Amino acid sequence: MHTLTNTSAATNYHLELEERYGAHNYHPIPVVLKKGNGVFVWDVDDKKYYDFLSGYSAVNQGHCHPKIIAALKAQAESLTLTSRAFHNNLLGEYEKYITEFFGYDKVLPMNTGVEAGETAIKLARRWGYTVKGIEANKAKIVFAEGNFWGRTMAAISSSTDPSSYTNFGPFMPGFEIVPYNDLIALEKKFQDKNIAAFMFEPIQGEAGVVVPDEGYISGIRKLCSDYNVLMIADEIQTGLARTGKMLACDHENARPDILVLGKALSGGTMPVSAVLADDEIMLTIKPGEHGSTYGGNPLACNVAMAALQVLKEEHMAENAEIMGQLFRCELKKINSPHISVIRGRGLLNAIVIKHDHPNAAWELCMELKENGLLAKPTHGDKIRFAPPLTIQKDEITDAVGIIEKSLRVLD
Ligand code: PXG
Repeated sequence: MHTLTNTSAATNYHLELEERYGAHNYHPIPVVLKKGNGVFVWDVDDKKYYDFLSGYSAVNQGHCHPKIIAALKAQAESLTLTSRAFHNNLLGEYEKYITEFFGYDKVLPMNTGVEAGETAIKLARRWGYTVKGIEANKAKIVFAEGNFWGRTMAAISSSTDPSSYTNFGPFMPGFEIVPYNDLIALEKKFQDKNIAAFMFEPIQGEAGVVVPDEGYISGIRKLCSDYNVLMIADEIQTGLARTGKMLACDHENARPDILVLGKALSGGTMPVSAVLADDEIMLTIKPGEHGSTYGGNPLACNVAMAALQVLKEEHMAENAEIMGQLFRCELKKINSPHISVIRGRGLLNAIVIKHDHPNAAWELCMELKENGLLAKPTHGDKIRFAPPLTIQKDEITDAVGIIEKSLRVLD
């Protein structure tokens, strides 16, 4: 049961409904939100909060960005779905827009992030057999320890987190694990001729915003080229301006062979994901061999073009870079004995809590909520701070003030 202390009747009403009628596959912070605008959200009692999670980076552009909502509304009134049995008048426009935006030959549109990950793996296996010449059913995909890319059977088959995979076996074969941020181990793995691809996050989000050493991403690029292995960058959480560049791989000028995007591709309005690659890879999949009912629907296409346009027009990557530096700098100034690590890039940040009490990070998030800032712990002692990329200087200062004040609960 949820702890219902300190929650209003309106909040309790919604918590109890979810508890009674919903599957118990999440353990949220007990706040019930009903409205969002920019960096702020409001609960059912009209209390206002800073959103320092941004829907796990789906709301990079800020809640209900007017241009994205306008694109959504306008398209919703004319055509929302045709399926891919027929063409629609926005798919080609969108495909041109996004491939030119990121510099790839082709895009394959999907919906959720995990479907895009699945698509990338299917493409890599297909390429492995038909281009690289791997013997039938021998292809292997390498993943990094601590990876997170969703909840499907394939995604949990590559997971090293027991809470993701325990009692869900049997698992997908042909997946191998290397330590994250370890190019030597990766090169050792690549000796195997059956490796088709290495799929990784440029910064590991769910693992607790684990930032690799400088040179890791460009090192991956070099090893993948040297060993004829596809570099698959899962930029679902790090991409789309979150880390201070349009893509996190841009920090090291590394161009992945397969780029996987999701989350903020719709600015938090609907599930829109995409896989980008050049023809040699993308054209290995033929008609009828992959797809999805909603993939490439005109509503998603219109929303995604607006979502990308807004990121660029409003210089959100640049703002994320500047505000991220300010945020980490201000956090360091607090000099709290309860924070052992402050890390991140752009506006994808995390702190590690140092405390005797195992629930300290959760207690801090509850206190942050009381004081008007929403964040959620991950892996027990880590708290991610990832506000919308539209956040301004005075708001950063204000938010750090809330964090400083809230940390006193741990004294
Ligand atoms: N790749 C990365 C790097 C992610 O962070 C996914 C893929 C999967 O995206 P979808 O849209 O299929 O969830 C993610 C997802 C959750 C949850 O509730 C998911 C994420 C972060 C936090 C919670 O499953 N990231």
